[in-house]
Amino acid sequence: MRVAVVGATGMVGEVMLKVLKERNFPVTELIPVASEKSVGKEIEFNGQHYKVVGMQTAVDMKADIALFSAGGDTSREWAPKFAAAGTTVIDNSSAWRMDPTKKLVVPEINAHLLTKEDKIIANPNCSTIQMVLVLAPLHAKYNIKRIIVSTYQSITGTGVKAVQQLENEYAGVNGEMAYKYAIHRNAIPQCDIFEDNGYTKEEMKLVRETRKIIGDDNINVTATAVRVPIVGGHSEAVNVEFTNDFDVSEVRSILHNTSGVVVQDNTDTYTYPMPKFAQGKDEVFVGRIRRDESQPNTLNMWIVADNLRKGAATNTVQIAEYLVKNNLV
Ligand code: 2RA
Repeated sequence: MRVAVVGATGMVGEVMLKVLKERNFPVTELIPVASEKSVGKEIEFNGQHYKVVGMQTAVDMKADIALFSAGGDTSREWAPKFAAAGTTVIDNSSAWRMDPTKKLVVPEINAHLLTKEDKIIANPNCSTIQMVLVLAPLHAKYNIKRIIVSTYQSITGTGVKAVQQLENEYAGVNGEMAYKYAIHRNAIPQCDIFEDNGYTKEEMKLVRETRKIIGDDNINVTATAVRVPIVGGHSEAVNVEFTNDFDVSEVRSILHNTSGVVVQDNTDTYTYPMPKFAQGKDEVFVGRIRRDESQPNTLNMWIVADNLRKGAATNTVQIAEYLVKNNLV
C-alpha cells in the first residue's frame, strides 16, 4: 500500500506513523506530507528514510490511502483533490464528520457501512470515540434515552502549543499561550470555541457525532467538556438513562465482551481507569460502573482512553485496516 500521512510532523501524525509500524500495516511506500515549511525534512519509517513533500506533490503521487491530521481547512481544500486522484482519505478533522454523504466510523461499531465508493471517510472526535465504543453495545441491549457526559480532556488534544504552555507554567516561565488562562493547577471549562447556544464545539461534537455513529437521532445528549493539565488521555464521567432496566453485572459482562473495551472495575482493590495507565494503549477503559440511584434505568460510568491513540491515530489506522482486509481500496 502506498500510504500518505498528511500532517506527518504533527502530534497525531507522529502517532499515526508509530501505530502503522506497530500494527505492521502493509506500507510499501510512505508519503509524509506537511506544510511547505516542513517540506524536505526527513522521516524515518520502517528502516527507510522519506522526505516530507507538499500537498500537490502528494496528490500527484496517487497514494492508495491518505491518513489526514492537518486541520479542517486543509482537509476541506485537499481531501477532495486526493480523492479525485483515486486516493481514499481518512480524515481526523471535523470537516467531513457531519456531512451526510460521508461515513463517520468507529470500526468496532459501523465499519460495515463502508464501500469502495467512500473516498473521504471521517474519523470521529477523540472524546466521542471512547464514549460510543462503550455505549453502542449497551444501546443495542437496553436502548439509550439520554446521555449526560462531563469530560476531563488532556492538553494533548490541543496540541504541542498547549503541552509547551503547561511546561512553561510549571517551570515558572512566560511563553506562548494555547489557552486564555493558565492551565497549570487549573481546569478550564472550555474546549474549542463557543457556539450560539452556549455550548462549545467540543460539547456539540459529542451530541451530534454520537447520534450519527450509533445511528439513532432519538438519543438525547448533553455535555460539558473541561480541559485539565494532564497528558495521558481523556476521561469522561458518563450518566446514561435507558428505556429498559439492566443488571449491572450483565452490563459488565457485555462490556467485557466488547472488542476494544477493557473493564477495570473493582472498588475492593481500588481498580478503575486513569489516564496515567491508559497512556500509550489502544483500548478504551471503563470502570466505576454503578446504578444511578437517583432515577430508574440509569447507569454511571467512568471512561478513559489515550486521545492520541484510540481517540485519533489508532482508530484511523483501524479504518484503513478494514478497507484493506475487505478489498475496499
Ligand atoms: C481536543 N478533541 O481534545 C479535541 C481535538 N483533538 O481538543
